[in-house]
Amino acid sequence: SSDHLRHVESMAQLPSGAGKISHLNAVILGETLASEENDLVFPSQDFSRQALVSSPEQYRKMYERSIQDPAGFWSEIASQFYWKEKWDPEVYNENIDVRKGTVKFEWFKGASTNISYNALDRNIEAGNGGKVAIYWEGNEPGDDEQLTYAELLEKVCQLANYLKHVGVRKGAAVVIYLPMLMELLISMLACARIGAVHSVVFAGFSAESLAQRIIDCKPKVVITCNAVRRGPKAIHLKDIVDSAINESVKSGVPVGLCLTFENQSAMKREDTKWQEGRDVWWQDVVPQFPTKCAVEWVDAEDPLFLLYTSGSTGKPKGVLHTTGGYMVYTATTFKYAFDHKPSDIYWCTADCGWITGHSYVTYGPLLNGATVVVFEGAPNYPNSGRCWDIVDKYKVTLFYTAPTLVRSLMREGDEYVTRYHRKSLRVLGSVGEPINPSAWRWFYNVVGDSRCPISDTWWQTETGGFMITPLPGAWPQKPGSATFPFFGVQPVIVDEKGNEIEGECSGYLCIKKSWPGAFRTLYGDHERYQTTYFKPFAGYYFTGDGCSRDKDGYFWLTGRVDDVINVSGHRIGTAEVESALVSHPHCAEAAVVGVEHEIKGQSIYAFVSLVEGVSYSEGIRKSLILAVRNQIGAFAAPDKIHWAPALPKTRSGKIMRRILRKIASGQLDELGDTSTLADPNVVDQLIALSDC
Ligand code: 6R9
Repeated sequence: SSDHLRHVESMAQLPSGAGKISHLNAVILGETLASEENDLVFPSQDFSRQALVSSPEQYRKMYERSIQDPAGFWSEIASQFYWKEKWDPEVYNENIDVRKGTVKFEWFKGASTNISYNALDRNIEAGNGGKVAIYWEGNEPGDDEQLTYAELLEKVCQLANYLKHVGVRKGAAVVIYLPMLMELLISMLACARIGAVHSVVFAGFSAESLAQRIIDCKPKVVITCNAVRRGPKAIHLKDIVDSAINESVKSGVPVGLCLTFENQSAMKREDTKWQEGRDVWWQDVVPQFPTKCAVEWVDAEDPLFLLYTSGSTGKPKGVLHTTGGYMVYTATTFKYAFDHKPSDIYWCTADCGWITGHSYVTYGPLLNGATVVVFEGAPNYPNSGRCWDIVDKYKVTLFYTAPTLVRSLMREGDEYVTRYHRKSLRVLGSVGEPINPSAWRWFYNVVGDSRCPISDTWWQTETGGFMITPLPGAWPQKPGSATFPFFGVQPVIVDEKGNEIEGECSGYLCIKKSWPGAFRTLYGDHERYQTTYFKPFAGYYFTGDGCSRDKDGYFWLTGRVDDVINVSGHRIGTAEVESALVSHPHCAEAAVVGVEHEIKGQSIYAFVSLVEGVSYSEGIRKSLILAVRNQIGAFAAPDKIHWAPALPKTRSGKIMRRILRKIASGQLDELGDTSTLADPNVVDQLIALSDC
């Protein structure tokens, strides 16, 4: 219709839309899109008409306002939440420039609020107490439960009261090591209710990694469960926690209380190893506490949680998020990037052990009064159709996942998808790594029946919420591009010297001004915070990502430019894997690089030199991999161990990873200049050993 055409044309004007008409025709005629990267994919007219932001013009207006008047923009949004005390007239202050002194971001300073109150009580008071907050789907199909907002609040209050009873006070740390049970969200919200600082550790981390985090943040309580089933496997989490606590006791960090949820479908209490005096069954104590618990009002800048993440060097970093800005930011980004409406059913496949689970399973959705699906199991169990089975079962409208899952399901064939209806779906989302255009198209055409816009959300643990993301009703999309910045975000691309570059270009992605959801420090190490993020390009926050911008202004993230590897959307520092490898008594030296992987995005490739007198064998290979599994977790295990009699080093002893990356990916004709190596023969030796 001509109406449709006008609509489509108005979109095409932004970004500079001339020359796009052939693509428009393709969309209007329902033809399959050609496979060039620069195709525009438009939201349907019906979608845009009902969307919160329905045109590029509307986006532009809101975006410009957010940049010109951040204080006005964010304080208006913040006013939709409950604040016990309003902020000082000043909405925010920042110093992002290390050259001007200590880097510091503050939002809504002087205000007091509570995020748990805003997510639960506020929604209940608005009449939504009977609305389902959580649909929980167990590992086994047919095993499910649900909680309304009112029921969730009661459970949160009981745990909050228990935690207070055992002496957890405002500001105290609580470590949570739980799989995707409702109790994980309950634990986060209970901590927040009493002002305790939660640190969720992904339940795939090993005992040593858990111990390292416990030793760093010294929790009063560790919350866990006895075991979990994922797919056909049972994992005994309590055993892992036991060894982690033993380890931390040895380091002088005793943990007095381990609150353990009995996950009956995975393991009976009789079979669980138990330490009297320290271990307490959740079911024995928590239900006895009152279902009402007064809120602890906290300052907007009081810490909400710590989440450890990998960097390019050294130990994992404790990323610290505070309360007020994070609350406003996660709620707002969730609402706009998914075009959330009260009737939506939202499912994010991420685990709460990662930032995506914090911001977009728990806080962002619940702050919006959303209904959230929480899934305990594995997406390919009992078969590769499980996700769509769940989508149909709960009539999921917003589905948010990672490219690695999209690629692995794509490989299993369309039939697993098409045998389900999926008619409920409205918006799809992607996060964790760049989504390659072919996976994007499959997600769009097959999963979403060419009907659902895809929000490819670029962000990080550090940013708290989405930074560059489509608003699904506003923009024509380009498969593989995260499109444009969210409100209030000023991304810039800089060159090697830190000069901003304009227009069509590639370089390093930085952010120019503070935003409410930004992390405030690295726990206990503000110096490292400044050095890692604010010194590489003085005057900016450095993301660690490479990025290009096309002629239409779309942003294309190209992956990490530092020594961080992204395996299936999980961040892993090469230094952490190397340190696990060299802890093996037979390993003399190790160098780890990421190589492209069809499903996982990247996989871990390790070059290992053994100590004198030991020769390479299958047994040693296995035990090296085991060392990484034990120290970090199974998800960080190298796919390949490449035996290296020596590593290529410069004369000053620096390992030349550039060369190792080329060898690992088989690009032997692109080794470049090897003349600066202390011993250029090393390279030939390594190539000769490639297939061992
Ligand atoms: C949310 C999350 C952050 C790193 C980030 C980047 C990569 C995440 C992306 C993406 C391209 C996207 N990344 N989302 N790259 N497009 N939509 O994943 O946080 O675990 O801290 O990882 O992930 O490289 O720097 P985190």
